[in-house]
Amino acid sequence: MGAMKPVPPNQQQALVDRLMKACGGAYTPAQRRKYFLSGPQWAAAYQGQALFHAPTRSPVGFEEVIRRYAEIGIGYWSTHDTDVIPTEALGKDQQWEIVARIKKTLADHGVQCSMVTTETFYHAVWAASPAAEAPEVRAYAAFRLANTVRIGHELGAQFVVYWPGSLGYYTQGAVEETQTLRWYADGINAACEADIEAARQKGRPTLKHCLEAKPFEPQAEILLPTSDAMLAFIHSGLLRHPEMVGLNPEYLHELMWGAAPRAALARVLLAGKLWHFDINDGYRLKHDVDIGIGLVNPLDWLNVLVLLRTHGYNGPFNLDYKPPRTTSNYGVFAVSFPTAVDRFITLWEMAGEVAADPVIQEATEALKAGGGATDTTDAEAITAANRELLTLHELIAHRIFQILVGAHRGRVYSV
Ligand code: 3MF
Ligand code: MG
Ligand code: MG
Repeated sequence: MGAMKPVPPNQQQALVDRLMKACGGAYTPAQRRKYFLSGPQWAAAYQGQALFHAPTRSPVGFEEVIRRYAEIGIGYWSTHDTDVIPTEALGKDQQWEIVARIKKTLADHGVQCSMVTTETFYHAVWAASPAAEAPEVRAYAAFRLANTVRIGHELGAQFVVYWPGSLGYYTQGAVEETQTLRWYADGINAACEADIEAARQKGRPTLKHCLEAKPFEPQAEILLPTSDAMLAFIHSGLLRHPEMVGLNPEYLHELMWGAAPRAALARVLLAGKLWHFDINDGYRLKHDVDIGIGLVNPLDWLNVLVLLRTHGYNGPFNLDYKPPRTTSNYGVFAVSFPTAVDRFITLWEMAGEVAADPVIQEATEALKAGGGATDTTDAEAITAANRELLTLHELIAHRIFQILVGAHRGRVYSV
């Protein structure tokens, strides 16, 4: 093929559409709707800006986001309070007018609101965190959390998420950690109590309150940096309703600090607190790059989904990633979201194949059966009895790779 001629701007969307078709393997909107996938308002509306980056896309309102999610087949929508309501309108009549418009847009397009979350990181009022020393900041945080809970009930949400964001500091010594965590617990307690009251008034079940940890950003030091820290916080005795509080782990947030995401999720599962899950991808020990699921670590993702499938996880998969800033407004809905959803579904299906694979099953059973050494005080005999069996660890890893690339179905490459 010779060098391609420049592609004029008015032909570029058609090119993207043609190459998307050529990719093939897309699921239908009806197939996509079978999964508990939620699209965040903020993910679609993200304009590509960052500390060192100007925006590359124009703003998008909730009407368009919800309409586009419906077309793609994303059945659920999630939002921060301030993604859709100006800060000055929070708790006022204007808020409820906007909420009524959201409700109508969701109903018109057959999309449900699954989750609402309070922005406690962006506005200048949170400079010293939502659990700041000044009591009026904490009273304002309590108002915001209770207000979000009421919005959630009005929109029919089942989940409310808290990423504490600025709960931490840049320089040590000014903030007393134990006091700050007590104050943070007061905020969660206020949210749970507002929920109990709102649920009673509306005749609805209470919401599931999910904490989300992130190890770095936006503070230099974070007081609850990991899901494990948050599990300990839930059981610290500071929460008045620990049974109402669980976790929303995020795949990349665990990877960022160097965890094995699958092991981090396993610990949350064992605690019975895996209620909500933010899905995306990225790199260890880097900032929060929020790449779409499966584009960096597909093998790790496959393993994560095997764990979740085999443990009956049935909560939402929240598409908390950021379409890259090289993607256009058109591309956000034509390429970014449908391909992210389809990679998730493909990996989920593969996870089912891994779980049912006869080779993996037999290898796993053999490992559990052991080599039959009878003297359990004899280390040498036990080692010898298991020596050949343990090669199956590597064989299982190879088999999972084969399933990832389709080699188990006969896919081969010529040399
Ligand atoms: C930041 C995040 C957040 C949280 C959101 C939900 C903007 O890295 O992941 O997304 O998920 O605030 O509460
Ligand atoms: Mg998140
Ligand atoms: Mg994140």
